[in-house]
Amino acid sequence: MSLSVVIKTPTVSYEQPLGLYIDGKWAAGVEQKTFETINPANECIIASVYIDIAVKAARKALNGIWAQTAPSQRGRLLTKLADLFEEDLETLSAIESLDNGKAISLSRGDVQAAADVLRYYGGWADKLHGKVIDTDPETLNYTRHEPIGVCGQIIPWNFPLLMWSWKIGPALATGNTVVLKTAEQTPLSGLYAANLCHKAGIPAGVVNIVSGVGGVAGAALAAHMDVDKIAFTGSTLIGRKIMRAAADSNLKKVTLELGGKSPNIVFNDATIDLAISWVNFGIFFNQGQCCCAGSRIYVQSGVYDQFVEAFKARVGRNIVGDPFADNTFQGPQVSRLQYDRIMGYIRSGNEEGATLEIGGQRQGTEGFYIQPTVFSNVKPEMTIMREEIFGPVCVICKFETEEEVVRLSNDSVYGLAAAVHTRDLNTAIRVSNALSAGTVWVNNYNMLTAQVPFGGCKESGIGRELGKYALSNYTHVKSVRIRVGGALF
Ligand code: TXE
Repeated sequence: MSLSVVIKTPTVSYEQPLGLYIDGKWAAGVEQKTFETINPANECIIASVYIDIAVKAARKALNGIWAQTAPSQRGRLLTKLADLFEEDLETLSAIESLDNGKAISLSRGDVQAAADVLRYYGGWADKLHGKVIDTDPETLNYTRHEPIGVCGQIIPWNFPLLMWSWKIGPALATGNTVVLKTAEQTPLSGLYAANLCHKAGIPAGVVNIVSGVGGVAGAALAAHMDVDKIAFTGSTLIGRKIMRAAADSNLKKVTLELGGKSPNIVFNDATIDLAISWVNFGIFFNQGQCCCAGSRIYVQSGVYDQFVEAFKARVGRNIVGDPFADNTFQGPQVSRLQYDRIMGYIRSGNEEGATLEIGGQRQGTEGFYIQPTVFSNVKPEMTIMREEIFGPVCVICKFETEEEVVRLSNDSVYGLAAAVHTRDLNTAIRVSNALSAGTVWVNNYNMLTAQVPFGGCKESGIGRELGKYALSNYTHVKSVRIRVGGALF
């Protein structure tokens, strides 16, 4: 069984590592099991990837070399890793487009964003400190922000490398070691990046990358008695299972970044051309495969008709096609399963009586391409209004008043993101405050950056990623109380 294979993409040829990256070495899975990862643009098998789990190496590194590594050195290593991501931007981008199907221009953006995240957290590594707390003259109290330990991290397939960086950046900056499981649909870039960890000089065992199916490798990580924390990004359904597994095993700490059904609100006074561009980007970016996709569009009655016509024209101009073509905006969905799920939602929209404004069909005859799709006349109880579709499908609804749109927007089990388009600052602030969402964008959408936290309320998750806030997910606070006087009391 070979542990690497040469892959040719339209932009680069490169050596793709396979297997498991454990303790700084490549290994085949113990059971020698393999699974296949499919190119979503032509449904061909790309490579076989071996499966296994390894937590011991992470524990050994945590207590050994990583504990001896100064925070500033941890920072240098993350910064070096960010540099290597940038040096290898073309190869990493090609892998993302090959494995996930996203447009190459978007893949390049993802890889740059991943490098930015790693560099940002590299900067934090030597700026983490506790407090001195004054209680009385006889006692010195201080707190230490210590690493939680061995962190299990499970990532999805919609932003393979970016999610890799969101997980690994804050974990390493704070002195943890990780066992990260990539999604079975998109294991390739995470494995390639494991080699970059080695090249950056990150000690063996600090970063371990395993690829395996969720129900086996992921479930084993979540239930593992020697994993101290589990960070998960994926479906709400599996998020519940992760919490249960943590509760039933060693009560490991849990952070979850789950699904969404985010409202995108356009008021009468919005700059309509700009709002249309952001609303289009908000739902169709990344083939609609974004946890924060603005899939429920609410437009105020004064501009509704004008908006719908202009929006349809804009959507009709989105270029759907070959991920490796420079002008492509929307590539194929990641897998046959996701394609079938989305087409099922489109069927349900038609059957439940919504109006199909545009799209609704497969695009072409090869690959998992779906036309960008817009439904109107959607009732609050319809399936396409309530469930996360995770594809290029949105609903558009008319509203009259601010109070009504806040109520409709918050009528969801999810609370990940939302957006407001208006030129009135008072409206923007009032509505942003009233929305149940972890992020509210005003006159933009999907703007994410390393410095600003991201995460959900309600059933969209627990905890925040990115920004300084993410660091607290990876540390626990130890209080040390030193008796200066020595006497009992
Ligand atoms: O997700 P899963 P799927 C949503 C989106 C999508 C739906 C299904 O609505 O249509 O989920 O996608 C691992 N124990 N999101 O089925 O199964 C799995 O191997 C531990 C939203 O792909 O949640 C992968 O690594 N782990 C989302 C990861 O969980 C398990 C991104 C995500 O897969 C496991 C993806 C188990 N029992 C899907 N079962 C977002 N928030 O961005 C699976 N996994």
